Amino acid sequence: MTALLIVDMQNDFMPDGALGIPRANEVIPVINQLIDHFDIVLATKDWHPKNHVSFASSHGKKVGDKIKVHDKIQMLWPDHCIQNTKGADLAFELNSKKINKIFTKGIEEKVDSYSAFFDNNQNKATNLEDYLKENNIKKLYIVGVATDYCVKFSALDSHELGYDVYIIEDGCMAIEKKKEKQNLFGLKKKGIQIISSKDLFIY
Ligand code: VGL
Ligand code: ZN
Repeated sequence: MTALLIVDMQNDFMPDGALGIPRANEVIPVINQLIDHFDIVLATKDWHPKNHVSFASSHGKKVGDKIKVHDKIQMLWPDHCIQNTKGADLAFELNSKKINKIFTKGIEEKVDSYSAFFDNNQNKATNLEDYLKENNIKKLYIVGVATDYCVKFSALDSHELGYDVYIIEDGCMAIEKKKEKQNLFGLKKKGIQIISSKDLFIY
């Protein structure tokens, strides 16, 4: 089976959001078209408690500063995607009616999670892998934000877990646009396929 995985298409990552990514809204029409094309549609939500470890405000630091957490570098972000707030809702133009299941991540105060599968300490964090196994899904098409964070780490983990992984480039938007191509090239070298939505609609 094949599934579409929509990563973190939430209000706070849209251009006007708390961690707004310029032009992130422009991928919504692409994703809506893909939603109609797939039988199984899954989504993740970044879903942080207040005072989350990834928030600059939790440490009295500036956005963009880096700190060490459990011996790993943690980039500090503006407060975003706080559980049960409007900012954490899926972008309202997204056709979310057809989403079969939503997986939340980054739900614990003291550890961040870029990947849809594991938290940044590589402890199991979501039920996504179980769901994929139960539904015999072997092939994953990934879209969403941000290409250079949650899309990238979700793709890397799913590839490492043995899934056949495709990133649909025009369904994604990066925080650091300048490094987007380079990031995608790095993923391609690892065996993750980079495609365009048009590759799926050639008839
Ligand atoms: C993300 C930064 C912080 C993402 C989530 O969805 O890519 N980026 N939290
Ligand atoms: Zn986050």
